[in-house]
Amino acid sequence: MEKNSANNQTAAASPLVGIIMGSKSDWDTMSAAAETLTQFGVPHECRVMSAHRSPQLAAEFAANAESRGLQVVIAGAGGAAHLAGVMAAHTLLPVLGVPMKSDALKGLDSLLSTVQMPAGIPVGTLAIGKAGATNAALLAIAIIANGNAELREKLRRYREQMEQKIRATELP
Ligand code: RP5
Repeated sequence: MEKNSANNQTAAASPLVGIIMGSKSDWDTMSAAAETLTQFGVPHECRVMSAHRSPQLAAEFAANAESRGLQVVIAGAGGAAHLAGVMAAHTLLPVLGVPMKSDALKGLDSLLSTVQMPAGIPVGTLAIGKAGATNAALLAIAIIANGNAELREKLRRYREQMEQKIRATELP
């Protein structure tokens, strides 16, 4: 994974998943998606772009995502969170939206503005905050695993390990 701090981005050589976010302030949450993809060995890139502050950059990224080899886009944004919707408007790739936990409304604003897409342009919206970022990565993995037996096996093992932990849980 290479880091280019001048452009606020990190990228694997041939990323399959694009993790984008509206602001650097979203990274604390969205890094959970990146960590999960790293754990599964899925190449990805992480970039900052905004539906409102850099609309052309966002539109260009979405329009070129498929030809660049991406299979899934994960978009995190907060407040009037339109980034995932803008992505979905410009690409046929599956777009997974992660609503940030905002200061003003604790993420309810982000959730509603991400999830309430008009019929015809879907965004798969996950939970508010880090749980949503982790699950967006797991869902991206499940999508890619449809055509990747090795990744599917990793996902199966991940679930099995979670279950084993629960079964082994002892209360004081
Ligand atoms: C959104 O505005 C970003 O996704 C972020 O969650 C929110 C606040 O951004 P900053 O003011 O912290 O840059 O576009």
